[in-house]
Amino acid sequence: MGLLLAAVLISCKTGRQYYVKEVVFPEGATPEQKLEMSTRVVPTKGQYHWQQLELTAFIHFGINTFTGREWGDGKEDPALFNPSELDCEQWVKTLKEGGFKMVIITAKHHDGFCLWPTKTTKHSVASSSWKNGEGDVVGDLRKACDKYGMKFGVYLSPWDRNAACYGDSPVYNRMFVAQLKELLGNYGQVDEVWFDGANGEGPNGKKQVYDWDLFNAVIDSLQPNAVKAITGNDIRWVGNERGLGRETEWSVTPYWASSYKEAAEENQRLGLKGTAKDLGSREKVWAASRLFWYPSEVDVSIRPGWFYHENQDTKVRSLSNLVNIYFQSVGYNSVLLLNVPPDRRGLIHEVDAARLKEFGEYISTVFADNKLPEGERPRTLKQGESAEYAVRSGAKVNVLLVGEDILKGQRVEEFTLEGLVDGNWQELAKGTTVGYKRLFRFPECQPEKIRLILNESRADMNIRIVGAYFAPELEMQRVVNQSTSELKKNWQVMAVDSETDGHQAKAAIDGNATTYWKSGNTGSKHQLDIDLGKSYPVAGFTYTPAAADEYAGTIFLYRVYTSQDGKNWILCETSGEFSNIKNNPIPQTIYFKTICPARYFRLESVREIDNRPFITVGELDVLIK
Ligand code: FUL
Repeated sequence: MGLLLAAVLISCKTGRQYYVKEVVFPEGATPEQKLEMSTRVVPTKGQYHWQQLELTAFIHFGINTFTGREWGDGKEDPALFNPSELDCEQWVKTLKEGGFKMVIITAKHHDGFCLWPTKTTKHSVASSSWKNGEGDVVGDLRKACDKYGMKFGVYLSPWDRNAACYGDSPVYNRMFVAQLKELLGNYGQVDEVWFDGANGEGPNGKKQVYDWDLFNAVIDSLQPNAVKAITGNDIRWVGNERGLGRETEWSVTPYWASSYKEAAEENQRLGLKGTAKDLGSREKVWAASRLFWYPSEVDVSIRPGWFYHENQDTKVRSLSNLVNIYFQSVGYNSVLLLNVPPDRRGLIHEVDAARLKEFGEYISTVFADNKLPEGERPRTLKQGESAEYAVRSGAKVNVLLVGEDILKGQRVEEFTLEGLVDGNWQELAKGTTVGYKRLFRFPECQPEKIRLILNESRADMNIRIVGAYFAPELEMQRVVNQSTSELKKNWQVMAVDSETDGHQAKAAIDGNATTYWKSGNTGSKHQLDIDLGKSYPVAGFTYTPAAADEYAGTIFLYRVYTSQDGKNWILCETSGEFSNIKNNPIPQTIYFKTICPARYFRLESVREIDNRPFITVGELDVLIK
């Protein structure tokens, strides 16, 4: 069999061959051979270390912090960047208290503003008012990470809305390489390099062809231990920004990272995309020509937006929400990447800091105490076999953990966890994949023993750990009363171009975001005109996308108008873009530069997120001062 392998490792003990990060199937490999080989794909050292971190943090900080936007357009004045009390040590200490092991900073977001004094552009901290242009946020963070023993990563946006050469592919690629070299060559060890996949330029926008092979070679030469995330081929985006992993999560997958030239064609052939539910079933393995160790990372923000906005100080996730996210990310064989955006002072806000402290204490307390004295002894199970563990006498449990030794591959397809309660075996949890870590919660009980039954596995299961814990119940998040405001009762839809499937336009202003307006398919633009009943000082509006049908119909580019008489309409000055709405479909609040007195309000769609011919509106709120 003429095997083409990226790297093969032979275990001294067993003589077994492992395929590090990737395996290419030999011509004519049978489904059985493919499946067997899939069980021997293992992570690189860098991927393994990364997986063990479990909790990593994002810092979104930059020009958007000072403009209130989520995606800057690159035209911002760098002088706007002026944090009054920037303190990277406060960030690192706060994150450490929360249990986080790495921090990744947006060294450059899509607006092109660089947080370090780069030689590649004037659009950086060097042209800002902060420290008279003498500051270096990346350098400060690096020092703070060294001081507190925190790993350090960089987010460098390939999409750059400021660089004049963006779209002139070879020229911009050279600039990007120069930026990478500065970041990876001058700031000590970098553990993760994060390349976002976002590119919101329209059909007439500039098309940049990135030289990923070159970028990867630069990273590998300067930071051989760093993992490359998202567009990079070491760490895979989980597919949403809601903090939700997959219950069935294969780190071994035929899904190609988009930095491979073959990615688009191969993924299409295999019917795979990053948001798909199934990225690793037997069927997918059988159809594949190669497999990758490409584990999932769950990125989500502690607030609705990725950047700090003062009006979100009351919307910081609750402890129970963060704990749910933990169970649905780390507990679903993923690493959590939680974003905590510093405010305009350059500090992690008190509310976020307090929440992180609670979270860190909760998680470390729960998992400090494994009630299975033998739970961390490695064991091997064959399909159909089971393993029993004694529970410390009298211990109450409501959380179970199972982990495979992924240095020997990921193999489990179905298993059951049972507890011996009052002399009877009861099912406590049932799962599909395990991988590095799988967690379950269930009503508390006091079992004498826990039994792991291996129902279905691609090869012998190498148990790394089985754990039983007790997690104190948390108060449910208070449900915010979303009843229709008194004012809204007087609003009326004036004119609407069309309605479909019974989703009438009036549902867009009924105070209920689960009902929605769906326009017809005609025309490229759609608009919704509202009569507010009388003239008000209008300060802005909120557009809430409709969650139905995976947010189909969500508006990406828009215009809004106001009018006093319903005939003469004035275009309001806005960015015209619901930035990042496709990945993060949260309500979008837009404030106008000046208050507009108006009785009538018009929202016009210019482009739907995927260029669909219709739009949907979950809810539209006009903000009155
Ligand atoms: C997205 C970006 O467009 C957001 O602004 C944010 O940086 C997030 C982590 O990735 O795709």
